[in-house]
Amino acid sequence: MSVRSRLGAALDRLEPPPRAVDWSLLAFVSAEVVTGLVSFTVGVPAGWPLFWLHRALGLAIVALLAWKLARVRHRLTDPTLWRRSTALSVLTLVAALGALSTGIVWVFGLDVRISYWTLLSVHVGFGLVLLPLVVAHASTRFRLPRRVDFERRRTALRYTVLLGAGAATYRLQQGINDLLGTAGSDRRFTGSQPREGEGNGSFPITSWVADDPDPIDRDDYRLRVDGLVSDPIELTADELAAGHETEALLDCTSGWYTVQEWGGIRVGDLLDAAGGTAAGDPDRGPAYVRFTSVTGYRWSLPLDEAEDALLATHVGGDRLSHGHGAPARLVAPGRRGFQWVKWVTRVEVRSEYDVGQWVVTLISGFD
Ligand SMILES: Nc1nc2c(c(=O)[nH]1)N[C@H]1C(S)=C(S)[C@@H](COP(=O)(O)O)O[C@H]1N2
Ligand SMILES: [Mo]
Repeated sequence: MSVRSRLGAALDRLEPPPRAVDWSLLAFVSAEVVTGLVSFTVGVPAGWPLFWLHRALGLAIVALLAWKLARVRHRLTDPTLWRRSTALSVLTLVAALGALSTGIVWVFGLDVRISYWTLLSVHVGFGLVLLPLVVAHASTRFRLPRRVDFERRRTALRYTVLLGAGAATYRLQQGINDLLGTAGSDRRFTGSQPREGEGNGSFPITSWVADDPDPIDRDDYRLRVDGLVSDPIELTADELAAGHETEALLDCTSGWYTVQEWGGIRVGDLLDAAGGTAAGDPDRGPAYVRFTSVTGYRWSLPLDEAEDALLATHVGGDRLSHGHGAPARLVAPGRRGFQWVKWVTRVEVRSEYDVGQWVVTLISGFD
């Protein structure tokens, strides 16, 4: 047998039965949405396996989709076979190709900006549209899987090879990107690309959806420190600039990161200035610190972590610009950028976790 036919035979053996391909596509797309969304909350290197899983699953979907298309192609190309559900199938295919191509192009360091959307944001958009489409498509087309479709040993082997090949392909791409020195070569484990330089002008202003307040007048600005503290206080902008410096990495989920020297006040010192945390109820003591923006945008950190975070007034030695959150913004090392609340006007010690923050960050700024 020639090398080519041998490879062909190996590929044939790898191909799962049709129903298994269909159901795997549904499962893999669901897993992509979950790993993709959860990865947005991961900012520390220990979380790397999640990003690798996302990449391996994505490349496995390429193989599954190729098998599927080879099988159903005639249903698209032969007009006598068109049904009402064909439109849905085509739409699903378009979303799948959109998600895969933006993901792959992004990995190679290309970034086409569509207003303030990066290619990565477009990828996320395709992914979020794709899932309901696949579910709808499955309900018109898919047949219930049978046990023979997932015969145990072969199935385990197939999927191990598929995911392994996906991860290996990603690794190979890293080598190619390094060789070519493309923008894809110095990405972080999160996939984010660097923005070099110091200070306000050196990294993008990124606000989530509609969060875009008017500049805050320094003379009118007050920061409230309250909740479970002994002596709630209000500080002016000048009182905040308390010379603590820290180098920290801001990694935005739209795909860039920057390392900056941030100056401001340690949150632990801020809480001390308010008399320290107060006991509260015996079993509902201080546990979280919530940072709220003038826009309502907010995020909470566990108390221990919050104490070491910074309420920054400066970046790269300069006063923060309005776009970057003046007079004060949260600097939360190890957290993704969306948690670094800008234009902070209230720091509140609380006993409860704030579930509402997940919704508020998406809709704040809409009137
Ligand atoms: N109030 C408020 N804070 C915010 C945001 C926002 O939209 N509103 N965007 C967040 C996001 S998504 C990121 S990545 C960082 C970006 O900070 P920068 O604009 O200074 O680069 O701010 C975060 N803080
Ligand atoms: Mo972000």
